[in-house]
Amino acid sequence: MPAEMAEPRPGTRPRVIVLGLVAVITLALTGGCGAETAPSAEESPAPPAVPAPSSEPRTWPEVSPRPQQTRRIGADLPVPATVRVHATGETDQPTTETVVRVLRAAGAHQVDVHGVEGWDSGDSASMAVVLGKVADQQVAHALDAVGTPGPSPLPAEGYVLTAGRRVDSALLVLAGRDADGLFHAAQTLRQLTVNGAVAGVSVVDYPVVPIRGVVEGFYGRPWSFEDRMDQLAFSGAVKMNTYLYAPKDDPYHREKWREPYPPEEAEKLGRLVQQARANHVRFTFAISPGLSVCYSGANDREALSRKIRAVHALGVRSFSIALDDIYPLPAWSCADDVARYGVLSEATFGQAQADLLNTLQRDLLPSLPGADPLEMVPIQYSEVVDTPYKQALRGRLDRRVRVMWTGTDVLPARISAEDARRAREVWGRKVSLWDNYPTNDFDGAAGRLLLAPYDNREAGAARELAGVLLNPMNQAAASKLPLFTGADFAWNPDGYDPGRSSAAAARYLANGDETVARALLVLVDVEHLAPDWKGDPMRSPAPVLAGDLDRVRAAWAGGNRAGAVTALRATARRLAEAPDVIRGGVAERPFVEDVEPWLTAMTLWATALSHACDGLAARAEGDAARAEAAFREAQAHVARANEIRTRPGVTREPGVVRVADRVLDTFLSQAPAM
Ligand code: LTM
Repeated sequence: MPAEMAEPRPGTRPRVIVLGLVAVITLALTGGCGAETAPSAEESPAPPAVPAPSSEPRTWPEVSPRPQQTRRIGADLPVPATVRVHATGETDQPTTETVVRVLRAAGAHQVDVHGVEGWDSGDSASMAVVLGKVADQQVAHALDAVGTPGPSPLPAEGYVLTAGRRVDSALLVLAGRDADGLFHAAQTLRQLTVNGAVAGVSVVDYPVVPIRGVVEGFYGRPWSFEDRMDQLAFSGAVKMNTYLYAPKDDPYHREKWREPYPPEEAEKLGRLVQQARANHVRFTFAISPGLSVCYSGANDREALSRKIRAVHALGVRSFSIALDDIYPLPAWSCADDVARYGVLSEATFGQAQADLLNTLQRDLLPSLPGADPLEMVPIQYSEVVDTPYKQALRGRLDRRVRVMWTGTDVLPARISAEDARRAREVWGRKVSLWDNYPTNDFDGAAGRLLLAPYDNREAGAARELAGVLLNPMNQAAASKLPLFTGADFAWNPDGYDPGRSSAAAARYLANGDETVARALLVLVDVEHLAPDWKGDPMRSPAPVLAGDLDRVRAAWAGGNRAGAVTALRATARRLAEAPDVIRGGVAERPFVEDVEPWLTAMTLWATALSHACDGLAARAEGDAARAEAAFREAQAHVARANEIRTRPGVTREPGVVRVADRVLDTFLSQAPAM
């Protein structure tokens, strides 16, 4: 078991482990992105000129999201019993804690945390770890000492991590462009520390998309408080920096938007904000007043302001007004709007929305310390044709207000750079993508998990976007598999490889256990089909299994019946074994609970396949009666599998659980005639 596996899962609140001499450590949890200025695509400096990725084979542990540049600079550094951490005063507690936890998990018995001074005073048996911002002089000296001066300028959230030697003692430098970058460096260190040693590499890294994260924006049962706490820790681990809170079925978000949260709900929101901050995630609170708001009425403007002020008091610094899903245009809801805007039209509706948003941006937000610019979801959010509505918003909406867009369809099969460029044009600013993948809250997704890796979004599109946020499934823990890959894409779209990322996601959930990771990839494969509204596939159904079964068919048709049966037996076994390996091997119990109906169904499908295999074997031996009996058994198991339904209340659209449909069902219906 690699050393990193001994670490507590992200999400469990880390213990504060500060031993020996303690110097200056910033303990306040204020160093996260909540405390930094909002990421802005337009403001980000150009990426630094980093050397091209080397063609040498990778000899270090895989890191996700994939760093922009990694190169080997020396031998791995074994973590000794005693390590000195030298942190600048700007280093925040979650970052220091992460580093200390990684070192202890790697075998250090004593980790002393000091101020940054004295980092260069160690002996040959020791290891020093320097933490701070690239701009800090001591940190810059430490980088020089290991021969990797920090590139300049590093984009926001960028970092340098170097594991080298100074004279003959081990020196590890984690240098962030800002507090977020330093935290990201600690997440990279966690992955580079395996089997008691830190890989001897230098990493220069930064994100391409400024706003990266999750939008809890689906219909159906909202995630629980525990789900969200866990997701926020997960987001920190995969370098997502934003969590947009917009669950359609939270009544205080949409139906009853004017009403305040009851005290116990408000208290939980406050704790989520703290958790977000500790994980360097910006918690954006969305309010969705479009079903009933009076745009120009003083009462509703005050109601909105009151709600925003209330969540600001809970620590929220980022706000969104979600005006989606009120199309076609609803009638004006009040006489004030009729009097002010006259006849309802796309143009007047756009004006009314822009006026309301501008009032919030210009009059309310300046009175709220630390508030980011406002964000909004327009009523036309899913295409790039210019319309009177968009013209009105483009011409009138304050330039600072961020706009969200779902791609050229609500469920886009692909997103090109050209689509994103057009979106920027029609909205008059870079937009953030609200990507409705892997959400499963619609009819076509009934009975499905959407586990395929994020894909079919061009790298060039990412560069045109201010943000990439993924709308997940009703099942929070199961969503981590595709979310992990979306985080990978948004960080480094050019280095993104969906298959590799999916495998890394499986290893993450498997805590590094390869057998469990392989079983998870079997599940990913049978839940690969991403449906459109009607349920038709936008992604290939069960591509690995389909390939295997095609080879079985080809062998059988080519006369190699024994070979076909052997291959089919192996395929059926792989399917049959995966559910128990997942149940026994994935430590995250919520994940196992989320996928349990699919595991149950998978076992029945695997048994059906195994009977079909018996049928083909009997036929190959010329025993028609035994073959027929086996095929009947197979069909009986198919019928039983088709009785497994999603758990009541969990998924917005309930239904029969789907497992490799269009692949397994097709093969099993064809097998008796083979
Ligand atoms: O996509 C947006 C902006 N709004 C809604 C989402 O809330 C919903 O989850 C998805 C998928 O059903 N469709 C929407 O239109």
